[in-house]
Amino acid sequence: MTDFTPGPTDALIVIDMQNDFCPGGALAVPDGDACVAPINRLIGQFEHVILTQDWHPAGHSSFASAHEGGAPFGLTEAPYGPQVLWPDHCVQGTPGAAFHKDLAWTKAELVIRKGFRPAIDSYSAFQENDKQTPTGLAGYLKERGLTRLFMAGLATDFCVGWSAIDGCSNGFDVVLLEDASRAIDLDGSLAAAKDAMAAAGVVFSTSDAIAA
Ligand code: VGL
Ligand code: ZN
Repeated sequence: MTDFTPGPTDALIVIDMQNDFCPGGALAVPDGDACVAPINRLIGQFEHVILTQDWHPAGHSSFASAHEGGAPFGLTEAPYGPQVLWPDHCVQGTPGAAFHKDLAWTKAELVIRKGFRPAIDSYSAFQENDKQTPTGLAGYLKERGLTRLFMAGLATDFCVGWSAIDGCSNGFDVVLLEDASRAIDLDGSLAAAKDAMAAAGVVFSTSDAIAA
């Protein structure tokens, strides 16, 4: 295992550690809250901590409830391509959209909100699902001179995976911390996401490899 010592050009990116993705939430990721403890330790180790927050308006186009006959976890054809339909989740300002109560989030220097455009979903922290609309994160990181990104959070096969891949395509070194992430795993989506991450150049590691 490679040892990673966080330095001034490294950032920890914590993806969507929100109530709705944790047990009891509207789109609960199995064991999702098990990420909180390792992530809190990581937050203590990194100088730069960035969070993402899934942040949908009520009636968002990714919600099954917004489509006649739409079933959660089914597919729809969005103008930008196939889009999974989800239960209503992370509605702006609701308790489900808040960070997990035990997450040590106060140190974060930036919170990137995503999925706020009614017609476009956004898994990646870098760009929305239309693959065209940037969130501004790449520009922020570049302007700040942050070059290596350690990612953790929910869910490995959607928001974490897409963020990791887009991090690589934006020229960053990306390390996925697997024990600090959990997957939804719809129809093999975890295996597919891991293959896609490996092909993109994402390095797989665990939080105990972080030496600080
Ligand atoms: C996510 C589905 C819908 C995620 C967000 O955080 O992985 N998944 N919205
Ligand atoms: Zn969402």
